[in-house]
Order: sequence, then structure tokens, then C-alpha cells
Amino acid sequence: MGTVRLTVGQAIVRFMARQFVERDGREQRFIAGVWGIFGHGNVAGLGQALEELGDAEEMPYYRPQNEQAQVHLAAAFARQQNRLQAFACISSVGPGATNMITGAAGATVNRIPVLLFPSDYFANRAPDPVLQQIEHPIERDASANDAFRPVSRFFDRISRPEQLLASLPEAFRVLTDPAETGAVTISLPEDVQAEAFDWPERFFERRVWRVRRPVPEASDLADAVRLIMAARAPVIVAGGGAIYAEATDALASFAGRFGIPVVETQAGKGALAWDHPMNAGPAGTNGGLAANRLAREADLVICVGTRLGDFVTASRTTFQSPEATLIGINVGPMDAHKQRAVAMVADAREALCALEAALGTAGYDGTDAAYRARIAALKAEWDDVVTRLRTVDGAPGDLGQAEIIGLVNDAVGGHATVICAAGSLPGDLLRLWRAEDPGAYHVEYGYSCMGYEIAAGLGVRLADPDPAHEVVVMVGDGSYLMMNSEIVTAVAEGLKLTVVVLDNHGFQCILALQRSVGVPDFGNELRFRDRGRNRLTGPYVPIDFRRHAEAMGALAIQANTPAELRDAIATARTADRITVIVVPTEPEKRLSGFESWWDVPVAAASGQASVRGARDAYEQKRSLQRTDLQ
Ligand SMILES: Cc1ncc(C[n+]2csc(CCOP(=O)(O)OP(=O)(O)O)c2C)c(N)n1
Ligand SMILES: [Mg+2]
Repeated sequence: MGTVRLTVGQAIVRFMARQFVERDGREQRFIAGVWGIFGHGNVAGLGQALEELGDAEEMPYYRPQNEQAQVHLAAAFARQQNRLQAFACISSVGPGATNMITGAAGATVNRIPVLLFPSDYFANRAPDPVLQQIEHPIERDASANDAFRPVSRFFDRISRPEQLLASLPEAFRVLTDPAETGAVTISLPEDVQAEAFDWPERFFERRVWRVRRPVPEASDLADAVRLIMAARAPVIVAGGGAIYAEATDALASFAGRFGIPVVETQAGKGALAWDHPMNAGPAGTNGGLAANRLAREADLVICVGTRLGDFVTASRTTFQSPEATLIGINVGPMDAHKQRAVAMVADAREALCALEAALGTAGYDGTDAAYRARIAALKAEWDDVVTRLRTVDGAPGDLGQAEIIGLVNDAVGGHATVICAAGSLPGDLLRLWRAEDPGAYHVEYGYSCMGYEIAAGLGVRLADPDPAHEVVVMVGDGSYLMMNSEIVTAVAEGLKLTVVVLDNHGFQCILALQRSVGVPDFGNELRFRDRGRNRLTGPYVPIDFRRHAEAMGALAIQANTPAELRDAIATARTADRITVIVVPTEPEKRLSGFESWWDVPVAAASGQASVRGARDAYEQKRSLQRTDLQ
């Protein structure tokens, strides 16, 4: 058996370069490159390896400004590639490593592959405590990196080189398994990274990981057919899995042929073009009128690739029919079985095609004319509401968020990719953005992590480098202030995208939420401290976001009116680099809810009448929760 002598770092680089994925006969390299920030924990280990072998192995290295951001970027890249390609992320020991934990959690929640190599303290323990080591007083082997365990789908610590022989293949199996994927973390003590070993040559042979498309079991299929044929008012919930499995054509065919409306989640929006006759728009807390009404009355809910998060279930109040039954089509057994569903543990495309064929054979021709007429009427009504909300009304310097969304969407069209993650934008985008293809809407709302947005914009751009494809990040001022420094990376890498910053003086969505739970305005807007009151109730803190972005090297434009915003987007299109457009946004022009709810517990005791009133309303709403659907 031939061997090759390499360090652990070098072996990782070579191994990663030789892993491929295959789905539907298409084969490609899985790891597209490595993002990382060097420190004493990795500069001599993985850092040395990338420098020496990176070019020969075609494993490019990228340098972000923040380790959390690099994981967001990697996750956005993998999501936009339908999980068929990913980045690895490396960090030093201590804070560099723990900076990646938030990103790891986000990737895991959203079921998106990212491969993380945080450095760890010495396996030989000779210099303990090494700079940045947490010395746990009782558990000597505890490391800060143990915090990756609950947020990873696979975790290992390599304290001897040969452990990699078992660990790396398992890491790639998990990364490329559609049901298991998420953050995969291999913690690397800094001494082990530099140690050499005689690796079997076979370890580095090209390996192809087939991305599974499990087919539904015949008995599950038969159950689902029976339920669908008996249903009077079925709806389909389209989640992210419909997109990752490239099941969107199958979904359009299934829904159109049988007259079953599709309601969208954040991850599933775009699965059907907004103007498909069966697209009823979003359901749940941030849903629209058509979807929420159809879902409320539905007697059968066909879930396709959704984790049924509380936003689509409106904290378990979306489906109100006492007979409501769920079918759970999901490649992940946990998601498939949620809410008493008749589970179909299967790939979304395989399941939909099998269902369509089986229903056809059984002679089913879909829902009745009255139901189809109701879908059409509700959709038309909702489309009108959306059009009205997106249309500019009022004084030019008084733009609300809905109008800004309409202006941006009209300017870039329905095939550009819009990116967002937290704040009031995701809810408004879900209702108002008109996506025309499955890659057009990229809102991270599983972890809803402020700071994802700009980093993710870079990831999406790397996934689709065609300059004709527009990439637009929409970000609140609060999220921008939390994490904006990847603008510098976009400049350094020559990545062209557009960032629209909505400046509404702070955390306006949480302020609205605060008011809804009866609490007076407190701590959410960006205001000076009022010394007399010792509260943050002074004037707004003025921030020149335009100059801030310009200082980082972006083309930066202030847009105060609809015309200026349109011009700015046109300028961004012809610019040679990242463009940041800053739009003052009127905070009090908010969207209301559309017959929905979100469970945010209200204080059960208070001296304030507003809180007591909110608590009464809260208890009423809670009584609608479907605790029977468990
Ligand atoms: C990392 C992180 N911290 C806190 C939150 C809770 N949170 C959700 S939205 C939000 C405010 C966002 O402010 P901004 O980006 O300005 O958007 P706006 O609400 O004004 O639309 C906060 C604090 C979060 N989602 N993520
Ligand atoms: Mg804001």
C-alpha cells in the first residue's frame, strides 16, 4: 500500500479538493474554496497547507473580515447552489473559532452545508494555557469549541492525525446528505495541524458522493393519494426543500394540473413564480390574505420540504379546520413527521412526480370548480393589495419600506436575487417581492440572523458570477451596523452587488413588536441618551451611512426620492464594484398583519394598563393554537 507523507493541514486540503458530488448525472467538485482568518492557531497548520498546496489542488483561499461573516457567506453560497457546492471555513483558536458559532447555528437551522475547521488548544498540552485557551477548572478536556457541538450536524476533534482517516469521509457524507446536512465541524488542535503522517494514497483518490433522491414508499404514496382524493380544500406549503431538490417544475405541474393552491414560506418563496395561477402567496405570521384564508380553511395540508417553523404556522394557528390533516413530504424524517403528518420521507421531486402519476392513474382530476374559482378570486384580491402597497404614494421624501421594495423590485426585475435576513424587511419582502424563479429570493429566516445580509450577498454573487444576473441585498440600518465589513471583501475580490440600506433609525420591527405587547417605546431606536431621564430618549443619532460605505471602498449613493432610487439602481448596474444605496425610510409607514398572529409572550402581571390589555388579547389568540396537531 503506497503512502504519502503530509501534515494534517496538507492532508485536509488535498482530501477536500478530491471530493465530488453527483446528482441527476451532473458531477462537480464539492468544496469550491476555503475562507479563513489566520492566527497562531492555524497559520502554521492549515495556513501553511493552503499556501503550499492550494494552487496545485485548485483550492483557492479567500480572506474575509470576520469569521462569523465567512460562515454566513459560505452558507449563502451553498444555498444558492441548491446545496451541491460549499465552502470550507477555517479559523484560529479562541475568539476566531467562537466567532463561527453563530454562523454554524444558522447553517444548521437552515439545513445548509458548511464545513468548519476551528483551531483548538494543544493536544499535547505542553504550553497550556495557550493564548486564548479557556481553562475549565474541572473538565480539563473541555474547550470553547465544544460550543460547536449543539449547533453542528457532525462534530469531531482530531487529537491524532490518523483520526482524520475516519473523520473526513464521515464529514463529507453528512455534508452531502440532504437529510443530515448542516454545519460540519472538525476541531483541530494547533499542534496536530502541523504534525506529519504517512497517509494511504488511496485516501486521496477522487470520491464522488451521490446526493440521494429517496423515493416514497408505496404504502405512504397510497395513503397520500387517498387523502388527496378525499380532500375538499387542499393546500400545498412550499418550503426550501422544494427548491433545493429542484422540484419546482414538478410542483408547478402538480399544483396546476390538480388545482391545488401553493402557499409560500420564506425559504420556499420563488418555488413557483408569483404570477403562477396556483401561487396564493405567503402563509403564516408574515403571510398574505389569500394564503392565510385558504390555509385557515384547508382540510388537507401537503407540506413539501418545509420545517414548519412558527412563522408559517403562525405559532400553530394557520390551519384552523378541525379536520385539517397534514401530509409531510420531506427528505428529513423529523420534518416529515411534524404535526401528526402522514409522512412521506422522500425527495420532494420524486415524491411530487410519483404522486402526480399515482393520482392520474387513480382517475383524480383535481379540486372542484368552486374551489378553483375561490383560489382565483383570493389571488386576484391579494395581488391587488400587493400592487397597492408597492406603489409610491405620499411626498417624495417620505418613502415607506413597502414602496422602497416595490421600487427596487421593479428596477431589478423578478429574476435578480434579493437577499435579506432580519428586521421588518423579511416579512415585507415575503409579501411584496415578486420573484419569478427559484433563485430569485434568498431570505434567511430560519435563524433570522442580523449580519447575514451583506456577507450572504457575496456568497450569492460567488455562486452566480454572471454580471447580467443582479444581486441585491436589502438590509436594515440595525443589521448594517451589526455587520458591514464584508463590503471591504467585496471590494478586494471585485465582487459586484448592490446593497440597499434602509435607514429608519434603528430596530423598528422590534419597536413595533414591543408596542404590540403593550410596552411603551424602550431601547429600540438609535437615540442619544437623555441624561435627565437616563434613558435612550434623546434625538436620533445621525449616521452618514453613505460616507461610511464609501470609506470602505464601495460606490455609495444617497437616494432620498423614488427618482433618486431608480437612478441609483441604474448606476449600480453599470458600476464596476459593489454599490451601497442609502435610503431614508419613514419608520411609521408599517405594514399591518393580514389575519395572522405570532406567539410572543406578554407579561402576565403589570402596573401598566396597556400591558394588561395586550395580555388579554394574547390569551385569546393562544386559545387558537392547534395543540391537537402534535
Ligand atoms: C444577531 C441578532 N440579534 C438580535 C436579533 C433580534 N432582532 C431581530 S430584528 C432586530 C432589529 C433589526 O433592525 P434593522 O436591521 O434596522 O431592521 P428594522 O427592524 O428597522 O426593519 C433585532 C434586534 C436578531 N434577529 N439577530
Ligand atoms: Mg432599522
